[in-house]
Amino acid sequence: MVDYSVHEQVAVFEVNNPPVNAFSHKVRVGLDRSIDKAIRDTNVKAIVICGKGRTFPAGADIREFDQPHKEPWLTGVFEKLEKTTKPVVAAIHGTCLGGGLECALFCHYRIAQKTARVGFPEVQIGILPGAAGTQRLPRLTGLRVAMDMITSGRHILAPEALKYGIIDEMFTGDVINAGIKFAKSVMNKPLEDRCLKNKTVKDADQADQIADEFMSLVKRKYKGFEAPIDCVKAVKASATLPYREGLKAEAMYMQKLVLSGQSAAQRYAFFSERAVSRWKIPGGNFQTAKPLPIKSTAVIGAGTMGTGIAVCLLNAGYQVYLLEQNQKFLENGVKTIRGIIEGSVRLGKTPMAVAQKAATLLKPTMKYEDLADVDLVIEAVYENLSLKREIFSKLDKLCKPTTLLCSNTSSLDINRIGTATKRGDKVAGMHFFAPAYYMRLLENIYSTETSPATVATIMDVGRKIGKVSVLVKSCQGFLANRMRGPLSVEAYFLLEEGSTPQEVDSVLENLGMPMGPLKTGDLSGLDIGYKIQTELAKSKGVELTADSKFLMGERISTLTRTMYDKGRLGRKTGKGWYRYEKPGGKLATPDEEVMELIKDHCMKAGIQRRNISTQEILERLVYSCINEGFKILEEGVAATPEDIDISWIYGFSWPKYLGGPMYYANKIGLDKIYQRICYYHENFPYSSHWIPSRLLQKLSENKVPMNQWCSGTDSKL
Ligand code: 3H9
Repeated sequence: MVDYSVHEQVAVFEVNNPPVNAFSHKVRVGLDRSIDKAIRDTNVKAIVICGKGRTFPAGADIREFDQPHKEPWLTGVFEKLEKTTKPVVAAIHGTCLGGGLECALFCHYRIAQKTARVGFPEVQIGILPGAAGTQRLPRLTGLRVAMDMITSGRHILAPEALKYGIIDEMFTGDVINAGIKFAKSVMNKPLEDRCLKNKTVKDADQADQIADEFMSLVKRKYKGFEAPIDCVKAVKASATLPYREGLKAEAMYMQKLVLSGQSAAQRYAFFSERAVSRWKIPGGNFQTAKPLPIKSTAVIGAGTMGTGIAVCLLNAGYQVYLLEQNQKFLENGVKTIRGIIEGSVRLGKTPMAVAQKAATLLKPTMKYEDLADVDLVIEAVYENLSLKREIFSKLDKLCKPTTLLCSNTSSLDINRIGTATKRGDKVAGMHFFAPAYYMRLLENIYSTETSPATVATIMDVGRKIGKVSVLVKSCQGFLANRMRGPLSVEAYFLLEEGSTPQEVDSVLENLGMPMGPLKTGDLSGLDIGYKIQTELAKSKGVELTADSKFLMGERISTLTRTMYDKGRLGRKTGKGWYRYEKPGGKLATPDEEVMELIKDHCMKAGIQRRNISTQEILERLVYSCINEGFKILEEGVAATPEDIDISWIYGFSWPKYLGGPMYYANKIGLDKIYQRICYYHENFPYSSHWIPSRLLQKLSENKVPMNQWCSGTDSKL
């Protein structure tokens, strides 16, 4: 786990624990033994620590957090390093993160390759740098930089690390050679001044002010998360307490966080995010199928979704043909794309060079013929199956045989789009979430025809454009929108039965979602729900009226119709479920007029209003979705609960500290959830989303642990 060698009186410890050289128990033992060996060897005059393969250690081994801790402790090993009378040099390449950076901060010197990154990402898994990181980094950089790095978890590149004094020197070329060369240059130099524990924090006199500033920042920016708050407190302790006392404070906060439910959920989210890339469909999987090369792409439709998708592709360096049907739409689309990219450059999120390159890669066009040679087309026109089929049929005829044809549809069956072509194997869904250039979820959808190579390619494109891609089997609404469906429906029923919009929204906001379903409705526009409902009714040959309560035997609410008739379309008209300061405004205020409308609607429809508890609102909004989630798993639309949870985290901003709705269900207990679903099914027999999932029933009866739930579990029980 640690390869030991000696070169020209320099002992080299190469941490060898692929893929990221994490400090597992075996690595700690190996490092401890290596230190003893180097101390004993009188020929050794200096030590270099580095990582074998692609990186310096990227932290403690997160998988060991749930196991009983085994000695030697990380801090104990690092302290032994610092105590040696031989200079220790951390030679950094790749990613030096968390416990890896803490190790480097116990070394007497740190040098890094120019492309290396350092950081303390612990906060993202709900903990803090608990091997003295909160006490040592401020002694190098001052409080302000340390607070920023530790509370945000951001990684910084070597040049920035050099500026803050985190590293002493940058190098190019081979890590071991650079380490040995540097170590030889510092042999026999005094080490007392190189031990960070002996240093003071330079801006300690401003500790209160800086800590207050960061405390209010993290409470605003990371609302609901516990770790950023304890990070601020621990880092402040580096300035207000002697080193040893500061370490005790750090240990106390660390202990509290490690045992918290939030950290467990965030660690689950960390591994789930990686697990979703290990896809499998009939005929192939992530290991057997190779992605096809994609250089040029096309986006059809320059509306909100099309332009957002184009920005993602352009920023990743793909050539993009943007196709629209008329000059005006095309010009507007190009203007929107430029605006998004320029805005991102102003915010420092997109480097100028990337923006300049993107401008050259964008090819606006109104001619389908221009798409003949592209490798990938993403269609983003409005949701109409016949229109999409027409477009796909046209593309099939004119594009080269290898072109992949994908649709950004949010709900239409990919099988039915694919049959409009003679290349069903190269047709798939790539469903982005608005705003597409910002939201990280990409829902990739396969039909019965889609080939493993096509799936491998769209998953690869997703990764390259910085998305977290989840693969799902085609069905109405796919995973994300299908599962969220009951939430919006239940929100309307709750309004009809007695809740206010703010009561409904605040339940989900208190849970940690940034916005409740009614505020989200106001943001998207209430005309959308109204039109979908009217179209659906029409397609079934039914004419809805303001007091219709059923459609094809299913309970419905026509509240959105009432809102539509009153011109309350949401933010865009300055009033929806809330009142806004102006049309297009963002500040939502409760509105008495809405309550009057709702009460009037209920009276006309003969709906009796009552007091509804917060717990009932929570259960009806969330448990209804969880029930749908189990049906999604049961039908194999999603392969694992991780796919579902990651879709909610990155598609609907579900708080990571609750791990996703399926994780949340497991925490509450499947038997409890199942009982409540049965209760609501009994009380609301005309809402099919309350029909209990068979899989949920079996899992709860058999007490199956969460790591064994996946599509197919049903048949094994
Ligand atoms: C810590 O250090 C606590 C200390 O302060 C105090 C202790 C007392 N452990 O992301 P990738 C796995 S907390 C175990 O796909 P990339 C990962 O699951 C730690 N496993 O690669 C995946 O496995 P699989 C602080 C880990 O190149 C594989 O490695 N450090 C760990 O896109 C490849 O990962 C962090 O939080 C780990 N620490 O990105 C760093 N890290 O193949 C977290 C990764 O089975 N890690 N794995 O799915 C990262 O940010 C990224 O993995 C990294 C590489 C940037 C390093």
